[in-house]
Amino acid sequence: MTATAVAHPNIALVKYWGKADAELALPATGSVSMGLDVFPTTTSVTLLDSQEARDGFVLNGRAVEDGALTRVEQFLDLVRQLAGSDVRAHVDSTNTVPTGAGLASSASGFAALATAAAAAYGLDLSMRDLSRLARRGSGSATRSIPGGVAVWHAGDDQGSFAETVPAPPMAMVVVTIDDGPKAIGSREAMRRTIATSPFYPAWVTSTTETVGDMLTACAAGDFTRIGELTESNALRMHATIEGAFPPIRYLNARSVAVFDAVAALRAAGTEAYATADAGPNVVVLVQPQDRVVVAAALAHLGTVIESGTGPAARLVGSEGTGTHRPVQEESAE
Ligand code: 2P0
Repeated sequence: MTATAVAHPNIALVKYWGKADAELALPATGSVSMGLDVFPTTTSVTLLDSQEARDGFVLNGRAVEDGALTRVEQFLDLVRQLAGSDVRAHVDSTNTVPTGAGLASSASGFAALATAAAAAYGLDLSMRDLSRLARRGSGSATRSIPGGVAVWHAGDDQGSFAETVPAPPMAMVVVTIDDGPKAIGSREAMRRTIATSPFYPAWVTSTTETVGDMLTACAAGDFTRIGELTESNALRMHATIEGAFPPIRYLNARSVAVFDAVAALRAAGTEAYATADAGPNVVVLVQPQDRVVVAAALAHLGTVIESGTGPAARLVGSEGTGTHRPVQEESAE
């Protein structure tokens, strides 16, 4: 039995930074994201016939045997628990996101793995339950299940899932400054921020408020307000992280130059708003009609890639012995 799924990354407009419960992967606050239609991850999960002792994991054509394999095995253990199975699996994943560059490779990765693994093990999960499952792999993956503009609710295990919300048409320009692995992973950086940044309690209070404001702005189709909240929330997250001890700083001089260029575009009359995740790369939120001109204006600052709003994670193939399931086609609309 093999099931194959495709998922896309998402970029948070209101960030997730900090867990309330690490075991259940419950976030300290809600968050809101826009799914991208670039950088898809395609993942196949094949159930193994024999009683293999371990799962197998091939990423971009190379066998993985370190902590990344353990993380995949632990995730598959959850799926096996839900399915009442003890059969091991082989996972083959092709990731087109620059891995570890702060561009949410774990979001598309675990969203695709959750979708493929659930199908391979014969689970028939709703989109809500699939996003709850993806959450256990990586927090941001929760939001890559529904696609479009999505809110990931804070809450308990049942209540913490992501769903698409109404929003105006939007696009993004990804400005890649550095596609190497980041100095410190977001998981460790979140822990250090919570343990040592004096700004963390204010981050939780203000972000909870911003999620509500963002959903109101999205429902009203108020792009200006969405953009202002997006840029503000990103800078608040980075300020909170920089307040950790020892400090963590993800933005470099070239990242700041993109924020400056975006402010200059706004001053000249083009609406654009910058955000950045756990790395130096900057993502610029624009209206669809401005994506070409903004990409051109920022091209001297890094490698630019335009993206529209992406689709939900979807199953693209399911074959072999066991439960035969039709290919499921879903979209963000
Ligand atoms: C986000 N990030 O909302 C935030 C903004 C990075 C900066 O979610 O520990 O890899 O697996 O739950 O999902 C990156 O964190 O962390 C992230 P885990 P994840 O997109």
